Parts: sequence; structure tokens; C-alpha cells
Amino acid sequence: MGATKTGRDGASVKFSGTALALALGLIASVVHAAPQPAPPAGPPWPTPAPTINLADPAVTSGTINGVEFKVDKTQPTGSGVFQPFLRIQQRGNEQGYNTNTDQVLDNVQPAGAGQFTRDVTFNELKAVNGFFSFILDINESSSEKNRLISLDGLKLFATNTASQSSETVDSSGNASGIIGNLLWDMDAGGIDRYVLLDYDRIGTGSGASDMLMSVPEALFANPQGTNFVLWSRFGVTDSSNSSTNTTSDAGFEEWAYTYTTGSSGSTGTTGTTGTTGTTGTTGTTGAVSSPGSSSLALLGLGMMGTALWRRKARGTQA
Ligand SMILES: [Ca+2]
Ligand SMILES: [Ca+2]
Ligand SMILES: [Ca+2]
Repeated sequence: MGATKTGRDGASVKFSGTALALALGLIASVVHAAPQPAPPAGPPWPTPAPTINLADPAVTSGTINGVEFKVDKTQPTGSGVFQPFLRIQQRGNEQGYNTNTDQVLDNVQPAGAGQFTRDVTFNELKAVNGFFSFILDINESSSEKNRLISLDGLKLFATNTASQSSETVDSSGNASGIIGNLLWDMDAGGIDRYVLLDYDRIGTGSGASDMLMSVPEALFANPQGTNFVLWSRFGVTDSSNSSTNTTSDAGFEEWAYTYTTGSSGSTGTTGTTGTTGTTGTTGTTGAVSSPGSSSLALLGLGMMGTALWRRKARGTQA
């Protein structure tokens, strides 16, 4: 503090020097302001790094254990089948699996037949071009901080037990009481994987654009169960920086299965068989040709008339 005792003049000189330095700095910054630095490619990504980063604008798809995850903004159309079967919602992190039973884990209620959370049979699913297609519609707040969400757990089961209700979880908090044959696991082999999603890139609203998950047909070839169960968990991976978080917030996340109805094309071929029936009608037209003899007679009369007129005309001239 001894330096402050320099006296009023000294302090004044010191202040002027600072003011001058500030002024020079401003001029310098104005002079060097011409080239603007490029904006960052995306938010600082969370650690550990995502297995597939679908929030990164440079990434469009990735594969985990043969299942592809892809940014897909195709809206379901009238020509295809689009069936939601699981809605999950909770702040922080959330998990659930499709069942007809109400109030299981973080499933959105009501559950049951005709609802958005329900049992699904393998008979309902249909592979097109070798893949079963599932669509994920996320709903997060659109703010820079909250728009990210991590898909941390995903398991596919076959089961003969409908309307399951287990809420048992393991030491990591993942559902562990689902009865069935495990067909696929994102974290298979004891490796913790996750997919990072960005609401601003993937879902611009409920029922709009989505992420597409393509499951190879072979995976469901011999499921050993009549019912299909999908369990998923979101928001467990939390980013370590203060500008973003990957936890769950806002509205529900929704899974649906979808496929295009290529069978309508073959129905069109059946229509062609109907044309053969029309050929039969042509035969009937042949029968109508008998009254046509009268028109032939009329034609004959007409020709006679013309001949008479010619003769008459010739006669007048002679
Ligand atoms: Ca979020
Ligand atoms: Ca995981
Ligand atoms: Ca959400």
C-alpha cells in the first residue's frame, strides 16, 4: 500500500498513463479488428466424448453393434405406417420401456392399447430393404445451454410377458428387471457408449423431424418372444462445462416404429386382372352389331339416293 502514498501529482500522472494506454489499446483494437474470428463449429462437446455425436453438424450417422443411428428429417407421410409406442419424460435423467402398464419408471401416462406408451408385438413390425426402422422424436428446450440430450442406454428385448411393470434398477440406475430375451444392447461388452443429440438439429418440435434408428432384419429373425420391448435412458451423461448440459428437460422423448407400405403396389396389379373382364364386354358389343344391319341398309339407301341424284342431274344437263 506504500505506493499509493506517492502523492496527488504522482497518482494523477499514473492515471493519465493508464488512460493513454487504454486509448492506444482501443485504437490498436480498431485497427486490428478487420478479420473477424470464425464462429466455433459447435458447443464444447461433453466429456467423455460421445460414441456418435449427432449434435455435431459434420456428422450425419454412426453405427453401434450393427445398428445405425442417423439424422433424419423425413416427416411421416400418409403412404407409410408411423406408430408411436413409448414416451418418456423426467427432468435430469429419464428412462422407460414400452408396456401396457401405467406409471412404470418415467413413462408418460396413460399406458395401454391405443395409447402412446404400449405393448408392441413383432407382428406389427415390418422390415423394408432389410431393416426395421425406429424414429426418435426428442423435445428439449431450445436454449443454447439445454438443447443437448444424451441417449445413454438402449436395449431391445423379445418377450412372451406382456404388460410388464418392473421398476428394478441396477447399481448404475438402469432398469434391470425386464423379463425377456435381450436382442441388442448399446453398451454390450461392458463398454459404456452414448449418442449425443441436439434438439436444434434433430427435432424442431413434437412429431416433426427425427433421428432414425435402423435395425438389421437378421436381429429379429428368431426373437423367441411374441412381444417387442424397447428400453432407453437419457440425460445421464452431463457435460463438464458450464455452457451446455446434456441432461433431459422440457417435453417427452418419443419412440415410434415406421415403415413404407410397398404392398399397395401389388394391389395395383390386381386391378389389371379386372381389365380382363372388360374384354368380355367387347364380346357383347359384337352382338349389338346385328342391329347394325339396319344402318347398313340406311347406307345402301343413301348410296341409292346419290345414284338417283347423279342420274337426275345428268338428265337435266342432257
Ligand atoms: Ca437438455
Ligand atoms: Ca451407455
Ligand atoms: Ca425432453
